[in-house]
Amino acid sequence: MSKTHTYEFCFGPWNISEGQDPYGPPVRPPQEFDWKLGQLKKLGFDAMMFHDDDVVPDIDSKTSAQIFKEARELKKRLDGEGIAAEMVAPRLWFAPETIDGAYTSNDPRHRQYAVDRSLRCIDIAKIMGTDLIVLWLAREGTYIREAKNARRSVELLVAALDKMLGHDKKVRIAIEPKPNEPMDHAYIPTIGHALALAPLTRDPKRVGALIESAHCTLAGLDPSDEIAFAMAFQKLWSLHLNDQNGLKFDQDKPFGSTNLRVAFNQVRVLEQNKYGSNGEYVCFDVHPFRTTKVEHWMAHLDNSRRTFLRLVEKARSYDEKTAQQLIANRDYQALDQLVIEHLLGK
Ligand code: GLO
Ligand code: MG
Repeated sequence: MSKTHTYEFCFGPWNISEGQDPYGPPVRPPQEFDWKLGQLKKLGFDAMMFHDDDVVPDIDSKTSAQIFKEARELKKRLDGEGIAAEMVAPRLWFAPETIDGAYTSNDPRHRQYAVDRSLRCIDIAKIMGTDLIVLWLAREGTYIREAKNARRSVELLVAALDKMLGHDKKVRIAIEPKPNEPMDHAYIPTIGHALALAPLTRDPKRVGALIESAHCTLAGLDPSDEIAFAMAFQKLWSLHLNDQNGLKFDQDKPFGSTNLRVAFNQVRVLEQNKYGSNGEYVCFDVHPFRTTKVEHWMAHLDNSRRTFLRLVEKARSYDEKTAQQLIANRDYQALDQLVIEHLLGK
């Protein structure tokens, strides 16, 4: 790995959140999009990720002509600031039509809504200058097993992917797996599930994945192994780094906040596999702690990047030669301590 390999960073407007949770209201005042873009620029990030309705608010109440006009206007503003759009994701979990899932809803009219919205999202992405669509399959699952047919749901997901791939010859789709929340069980809980869908579609080359650290932890898996798995297939097209303290609600903590060693191993595997060399971004899908004051509002993003960059140094200065000798000698006790002392900065 070249020592000069650099990374490009991004986050989404939803990562400057107001602190609302299921038990209480917002604790910071809402900010306009322009303010958020200004903050991203000030921090020196390179790109922004978008939901379709981050690009065009109230998207369902607007005509296609209006939607495309607003997208073009935003693209012009981003160009003026030198900020790229990393991806666009259809928000398929908020509308009344997605109450019971989107592509796997039991209601055929609602499935049609999901497909139509996804195709329009692809058109928006094209205007925004990106070929990457992210699918977090939020409500594609069940609260009770008997509510849907799981095999049919896989077929419905593949049919929806096929429509998207057919709509635009260049679009690439990165599936973001998550095992639960808001559902009890999601149909695509891990990276293996996501990548297994690809060969069932009309163009497997254009179906890949996005890994989020917290989602791996929620699945009881190690994020660095999940990253390595996707990279072995050349399928890691985006990344949501954050942290998660065990099997709780989805916490989206700052990167490295809970488990520095797990964070180190993620960075190490990204370094080993040259993540980013095809233009992929390191995105932080993190939220401020609820009590965060307005004047500290951006710290979780800045800190996540600081921690990431410090861990890049740690990955590059890791004593690989000694580690290899210890591995050859099966001395995993000493290997364990080598890692701990390296992270402690002895
Ligand atoms: C939620 C997801 C969510 C997605 C985002 C992009 O758990 O991580 O934040 O990443 O909506 O599709
Ligand atoms: Mg995410």
